[in-house]
Formats: sequence, C-alpha cells, structure tokens
Amino acid sequence: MKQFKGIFPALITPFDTEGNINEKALEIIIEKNIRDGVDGFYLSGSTGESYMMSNDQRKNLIKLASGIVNKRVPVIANIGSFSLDQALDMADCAGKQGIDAISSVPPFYFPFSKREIKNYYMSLQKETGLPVIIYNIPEMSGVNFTTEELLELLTCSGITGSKQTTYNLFQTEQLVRYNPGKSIFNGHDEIFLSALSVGVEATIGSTVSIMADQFIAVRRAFRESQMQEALKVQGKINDMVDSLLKVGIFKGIKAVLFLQGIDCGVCKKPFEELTKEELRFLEKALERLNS
Ligand code: MN9
Repeated sequence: MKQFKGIFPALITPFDTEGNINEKALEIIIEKNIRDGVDGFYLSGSTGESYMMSNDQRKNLIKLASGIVNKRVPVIANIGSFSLDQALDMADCAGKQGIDAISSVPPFYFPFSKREIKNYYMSLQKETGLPVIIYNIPEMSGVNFTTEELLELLTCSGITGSKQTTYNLFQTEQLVRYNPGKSIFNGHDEIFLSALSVGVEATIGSTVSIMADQFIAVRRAFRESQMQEALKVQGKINDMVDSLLKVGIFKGIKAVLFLQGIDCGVCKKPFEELTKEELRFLEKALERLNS
C-alpha cells in the first residue's frame, strides 16, 4: 500500500469559452506546479468543479491530466458521486489511466444511512482494486462522520487514507495516530501548519496551485523547528486564503491564476464572474503575497 506524503494541489479545471476543458491551460498549470516542486495532484474535487461537469467530462479530465503528468508524481482523482454505478464507471476509467488512487466524497444529496455509506466505500475498494481515499468534507457533503466511523473504515486495507477538509484537528490527529501507514491529508490550506503539528505529513489544497512555494516554505521551516518563520509564512498564505474566500474561493483562484499569466477561464454557471472591484482586491492580495 502506497503512503502519500507531501503537498498536492487540488486542481481547478480550466475551461474555454464554450465550457470545454482547456487542455493547453491544464498543461501549463500542471507543468508550473511540477516545476514549483509539488508532490502530486488531486483532480476533479470541489476545486475542480467536479459536480458542475458531466461524468464524461470528469473522465476526460482524468485522462488528460494523467497523460500530462505521465507518472512524474502521483495523481489522485475524486470519482465521488451520489450513485455507486457512476462512481464505479469513473473509477474504471481512472484505473485504466493508471491513476495512483481514487478518492470519493460520501454519497450525498439523499440522506443515506451510515451503513449505506460504509457499503459504498466497501464496494468501491472491492470492485476497483484501487486504493481508496475518503474525501471527508462535512460542510459540503452534509455527511458528518464521527471519528469512530472513519477509524472503522480505515481498518479496511483497501481504504488507504482520508482527505480531511475539516477544521477538526482532534479528529485528524486521531486518524494519524491510529493509522501510521495510511495517507491522512490535511484539507484546509489555512490550517496547514497546525495540521503538521498534529503529525500530518500530506496536504491537498486548492490554493497550492497559486503558491506552492509558500506551502513548501512552511514545511521546511516546521521541519527545521523555525516556528516563527513557519507562522510568518502561514500568515501570508492565510492573508491570500482570506481574500479568496471573500470573493468566492474557486473563481478567486482562477482570477489569481489569470493575474499570474495562466488564463483558465471562469467557473461554470451559476457561479458569477468577478467584478472589476473584486479583481482589483485580488491584485492587491497578490502584491502582498509577492512582497
Ligand atoms: O481541497 C479545499 N477545499 C475546498 C481543498 O475547496 C472545499 C481547500 O483548499 C479550501 O479551498 C481552502 C479554503 O478554505 O482551504
């Protein structure tokens, strides 16, 4: 079982004006992140607007991105759906592309029982044979796992980790402590340093793709016990995250990428485009980040 470690951007999905995947922009953003030193990629998650895309488009994204990355670093894809059939169909495609692991949000929208959710994960790992990373994101999925429920799922050898998009660091700490060989990812960029302090060795974050160097700097300072420095850099990350959250995180990230010279288009509707004032606001945030 492969244990993932390091800093993974949760990639946005670049679209052209027709709403199709912009392959060229995808390549540019992946290459930039590899040059910056990221340790892997997470595709088709919340940041990737996965639930705004058709399943075919998600499969195409997995195919295109895996081809561009070409095994240089691991790739994990969220194939989560509220239907097991659809998740398995996307997982099948991901497996054929040589993906390193699949990830899945718990089935959502309908109030599935915890047993149904558990069975969903069990089927995913059994029927695909691929490592499965739980995508624990209670605020968006509406599914609140207890720590005991997550620990129980993680006793299954095919369930190899959890992406913890939660501010509950006590839960994350327990998952790490009881599962030293598994991949427990931090999932909120603004608590990256805090997550490192509870033993987390991996993070998946949407803002990594615009400032991977800052995450790498936090990790370096933490490893060297330079806590003042680590806190200072985390503060810079948080200033940007705060600005992005104020305008809408995903469209904000696309706007910052545009300001950095990579045109990834806009988010799918009903997301609205940024106003001129919001863009100016982000320009200022980017100036502070670069200062
Ligand atoms: O993938 C991201 N989670 C969501 C991780 O977008 C729901 C995070 O990187 C957040 O965007 C970020 C802001 O809260 O931490």
